[in-house]
Formats: sequence, structure tokens, C-alpha cells
Amino acid sequence: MSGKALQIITTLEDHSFVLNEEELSEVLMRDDVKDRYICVVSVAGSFRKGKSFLLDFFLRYMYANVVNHETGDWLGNDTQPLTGFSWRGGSERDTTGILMWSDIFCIDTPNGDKVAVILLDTQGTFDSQSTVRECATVFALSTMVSSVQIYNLSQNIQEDDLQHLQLFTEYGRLALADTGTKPFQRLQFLVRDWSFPYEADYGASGGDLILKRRLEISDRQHPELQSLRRHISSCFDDVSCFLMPHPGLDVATNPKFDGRLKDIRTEFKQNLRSLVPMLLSPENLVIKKINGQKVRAKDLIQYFQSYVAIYKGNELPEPKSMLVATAEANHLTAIAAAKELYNQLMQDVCGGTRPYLSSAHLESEHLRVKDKAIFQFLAKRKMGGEEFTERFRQQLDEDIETMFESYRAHNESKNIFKAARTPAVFFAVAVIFYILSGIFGLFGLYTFANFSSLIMGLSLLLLVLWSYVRYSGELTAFGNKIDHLANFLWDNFMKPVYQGCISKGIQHVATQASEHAVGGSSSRCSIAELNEYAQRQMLQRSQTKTPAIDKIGQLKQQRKQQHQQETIATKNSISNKSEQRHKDIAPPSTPTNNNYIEKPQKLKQTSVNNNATNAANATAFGNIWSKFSASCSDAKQQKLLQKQQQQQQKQNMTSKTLQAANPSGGGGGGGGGGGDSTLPSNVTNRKKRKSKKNNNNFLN
Ligand SMILES: Nc1nc2c(ncn2[C@@H]2O[C@H](COP(=O)(O)OP(=O)(O)O)[C@@H](O)[C@H]2O)c(=O)[nH]1
Ligand SMILES: [Mg+2]
Repeated sequence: MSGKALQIITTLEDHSFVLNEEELSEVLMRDDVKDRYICVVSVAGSFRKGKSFLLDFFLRYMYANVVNHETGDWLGNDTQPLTGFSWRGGSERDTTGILMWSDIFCIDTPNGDKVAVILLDTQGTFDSQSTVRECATVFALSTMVSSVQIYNLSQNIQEDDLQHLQLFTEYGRLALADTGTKPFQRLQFLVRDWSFPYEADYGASGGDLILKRRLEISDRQHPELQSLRRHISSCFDDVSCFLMPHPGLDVATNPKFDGRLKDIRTEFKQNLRSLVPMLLSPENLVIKKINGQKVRAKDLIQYFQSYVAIYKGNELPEPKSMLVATAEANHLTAIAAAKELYNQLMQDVCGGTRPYLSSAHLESEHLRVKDKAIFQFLAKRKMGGEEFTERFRQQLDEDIETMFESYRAHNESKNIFKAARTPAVFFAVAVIFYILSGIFGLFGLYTFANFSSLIMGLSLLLLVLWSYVRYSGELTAFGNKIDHLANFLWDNFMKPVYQGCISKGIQHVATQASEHAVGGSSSRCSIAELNEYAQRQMLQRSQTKTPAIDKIGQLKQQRKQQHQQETIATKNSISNKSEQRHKDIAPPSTPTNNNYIEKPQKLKQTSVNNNATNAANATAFGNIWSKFSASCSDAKQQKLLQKQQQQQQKQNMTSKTLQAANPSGGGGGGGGGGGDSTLPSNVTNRKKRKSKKNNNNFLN
């Protein structure tokens, strides 16, 4: 047996109680236990009635079945002494306060629940050394936290045994009214040394018979006793009784008895074989519920804390304050769960080795996770009403904000630039004052030079001290002060200067870029000026096409001379048609045609508009864009010109053909006889019209 009994609640000399939180947490917060639902089996009742003795058989059962997975008889061999919770003969009490077995037994129930079985042993209640309040408190505490309360009684169920349950029935009534669910799960009366087997058999069936008789309500009873009986069954999910035979004289009277089975009566052992699995086999485990919700091992700590707090006073707590304590513990466990969720999700966002997040990103993640945590808190069923819950919701809000501060600090510590700020600041100060000292020395201002040297020395000293603090991990408070000083210097002096330099630098780069865009013609010019410049460039480029344009002009003259014989009406008609069609299909090819410039102008206008916006920002981008737009316009212009040249070449070919067909026609006149005389007149006319059509491309 590896475990031991842990004193989790101790009774002090002055009859007050102390909770041993450390040991309790150590057991309940174990990784394999903390998230399991709990089945708390406690044995309470009068002292020296074999409670610890019985619990040791519980331990034997759990170790044999759950830990060692033994297939044989779990009761063990005849000569094995009984160990576990301390038990002993005699009339003095042995156990004080509440003890918990340090090994928690993890069982997966047939319906899929992962359960941790916790065994509690209690101080003998109502014994000579304890005050009545003390005994009642131990009994109350163990009942409040357990899911199976074994009420250990000697020989019979007496009227006063029932009356000890009154506190719970009253509490139970309040809890029932508040939550609508029964506050307790299982109450197991266990009658030891049952000596009337002829009236009721040993075991569960005889026990239920006796219990039924004891809980029967009759008119002869006092109304208080009637209501107590009524409420016992309404507060517990299950109330039952088990009758145990006497274990034998050796057990009861032999001072050398050490718990060997051979010294225990067979009848007793047989009934142990049916009692223990009835309470502890996986299918019979009862999970602790509060407010109808299954309690996990980690939550039990909070309930212990809340209950011990109300049992501290000299008076026994009122059932109402027990209810308030339960509701409070209820809320505090919900808060703990919500905080755990927040922690879990924030760890995924920015915990441990996660990379640095920007402040805004971290803030938005915090709000998202906080919403989730608060939603989970509100969604949990709790006792005490909305106002009660609101108070705890505010507390959760504050707690989460506090947790966020540490996450924020952790995140900031990942920012290497911020981490390097302190040494950078002091190094910069040292360099600056070194230079100043030199300058002052140069001009003979030795006082200032010395002062600058002093500051430089101080900066270097702080830098060295800071490095030492960071390296050694000592004098951290002093290290923090150095960090604060560095932050102060950075925020108030260096950062403004640094930002000023950066903005100046950007301005300068913008200016340089704009100069580059206009070929370095001027140091600073507006966007409008740039666009004007771009337009001028366009115009120049279009004017460089003059040789081609001149040729076209000459050709036009020739055409005019060629067709001067034609009637003006026909000429106009063809000319109009051609013009109309040309407008629709292609850009005019006349070099003087404004469309050539119009198009680039349009592009440039777009460019101007774009640049105007950018100009407002005074960035280099606008200037570069202007240049880019102009070059785009140039490219388009080039294409159009090429197209035009091709058309022009076609026209030349046509006119040459015409000249070859009518060599005399070059001198003007010729009238209608300018056509091909060998061809029928309609064909000639068609040719002429076609020729005119083509020529009109240029005439316009
Ligand atoms: N008469 C009687 N004595 C028992 C029984 N079980 C244990 N004992 C003896 O009662 C004495 C006190 O046992 P213990 O478990 O320390 O009692 P506790 O104070 O209730 O925890 C021991 O000597 C046991 O041998 C029982 O069922 N009947
Ligand atoms: Mg004991």
C-alpha cells in the first residue's frame, strides 16, 4: 500500500479548524486527477465504532481491483494485518479532524465517466473530548463534500442519530428551493454489531427494512420529528441502510488483534464482501454533484475552503449561511474554470514560444478570448440568483484584465527592439556626449567639455551595471530603474528627434525622386509643372515626325492637282463620308490633326488627376507616376504613328498607280477625263471615288 492518510482538516486546541490547503491541492491537482469527477466516500459517526477499521477494507478493495488488478479474493489472505487509516483498540479516540487517503483511485465507469474516488475518514463525533459544535462541524463538513456519506452507527438507528441530520435537512430544503435539485447524493446508514438477525437479515435488505421502520411517519411523533423524516428522503438522492454482524470478540476486545482475517468472524467477512462492492464497484460509484452539476477534483478545494470559512465561528452556521457558502464556492469554481479557459486560449495566442504580436492584434485576441471565458462562466449553472452572479462576473472581468497585463508584458518582452532599448539609449548618450565634449574642448569651453565627459562616463557606467543585472539576475529592482530611465530618455528626448529625422529623410527622398523623374531639371517643382513638362515633351516628340508629315502634305497637294477637274459636290460628298467613317474607325492621319495631341493630353490629364492626389501627400510617388504616365502616352503615340505611316505608304502606292495610269493628269485640269479611258466609265468612277476616299484620310 503506497498511500498514507493526510490530515486535511485539523482540530486545534481551541476547537477551531484549519484546512491544510497545501496537501489537499497536492493530491487533487495531480494531472491524472484534477479534471476527473469525484466520488467522495466518507465515514462519519460516533468514535470507537470501527470507522477507520472499515475504511481499511475499502482500501484493500481499491488496491486489489483498481491498482493491482488482482483477480482473486480482494479481502486478501488470513494472516495479513489490516493497514491504512490508523485504527486501534481501547476507549480513547484515535482520529481527529478529517483525513484523506493520499492515493486517489481513478476509475472509468461503465457509462463513460472518468471518476476519481476519494476516501475520507472523520474524527469520532460526539465523543467526550470534543465539544458538540466541533463534532457537528466535522459531521457537517464531511457530509457537505461527500457524495456517499456512510453514517456509522452502533447496534441500531436511534432517534438522536436521526436528529443529527437536522442541520442538513434544513440546508437541503433551502438548496432545493434555490436550485430545484437535491443537494446530497447518497446517505448510507451502516449499523454495526446488528444483533437481531431474526428481525431483519444482515446486509442491505435487512437494513432497508429497519430504515423504513425508523423513517416511518406516525401521528404520535412530534411534528418536528415528522418533518425531519420527510426531509431526509427529500434531500438525498438515495437513502439506504446496511446491517453488519458483530466481527467477533477478538476484534472488539483483544488488544493484540491487528486486523488479520483469521481473527474475524466469517459472517462479518461475508457481509464485507457484499457491502464494499455495493459502494465502490465502478457501476455503483456515485459522483458528487452540487447544484445538479458534477464536481471535478480541482473544484473540491474551493468547496473545502468556503465551508471551513463558515465553520470558523463559535456558533454553528445557519443553514442559510451554508447555502451562501455553497453558492459562493459554486461561483468561485466557475470563475476558476473561466480563467483556466482564458489562460489556455491566450497561451495559444501569445504564450511561451509564440512570436511577438503587435499591441492591437494582442488586444483584439484578448477581447475575443475574454468574451469566450465570460460566456462560459455565465453559461454554467450557479446558485444564488442573478445579482449574486453579477458580483462574481465583475470579479472575473477584473481578474482577466490582470492576467492580460502579464500576457501583455510577456509579449512586449519578446520584442527584441524594445529589449535592446536600454543599452542602445545609454550607448547613444555616451557617443553624443563624447562628441560634444570634443567640440567644447576644441573651442576651449572646458567646463562644458568636462560636464559632457561626466555624462558620457555615467552613461557607460549605467550600461555596465545594466548588463551585470541582466547577466547575473541580481539587483533586479535597480535594473528596472535603469530601464525606466532609459524609457524616459527615449520617450522624451530621443524619440522626438528620431521621428523628426525620419520625416525629414522621407521628404528628402521624395524630393530626390521627383528630381530624378524630371531629369534633374529643377530642385523642387510642383506636379502641375511636371505635367506641363510632360506635355511639352509629347509635343516635341510629335513634331519630330515632320518629315513624314511633310511628305503627306506634298502628297495632298498632288492629289488636289490630280482631282481639280472633279466636281466640288462629288468631292465634298466623298470627303464627308470618308471623314465620318474615319472618325468612327481610326485616328486621323493628318500630322496637324489635334487628335494626335488630344489623346496624350487625355492621358496626361488622367496623370494630372492622379498626380494631384499624390501631390497633396507630397510624396515622390506622384512624381514617378507622372513620368510613368508620360512614358505610357509616348508608347501609345508611337503606335499610332506607326499605324499612320503604314496607311501613308498605302496611299503613296495608290497615288503612284494613279499617276502611272494618267501621267498628264499631274498638271491640274483634266476634269472628268482624269479616269482610266480604257475602262468602262462606272468602273473608272468607282476607282476615282476609292482614291478620293483614301485621300480624304489625309485631307482632313
Ligand atoms: N464491536 C465492534 N468493534 C469493532 C468493529 N470494527 C472495528 N472494531 C474495533 O473497534 C475499535 C476501534 O476501531 P476504529 O476503527 O479505530 O474506530 P473509529 O474511532 O470509529 O475509527 C478497534 O479495536 C476495532 O478492532 C465492529 O464492527 N464492531
Ligand atoms: Mg478512526
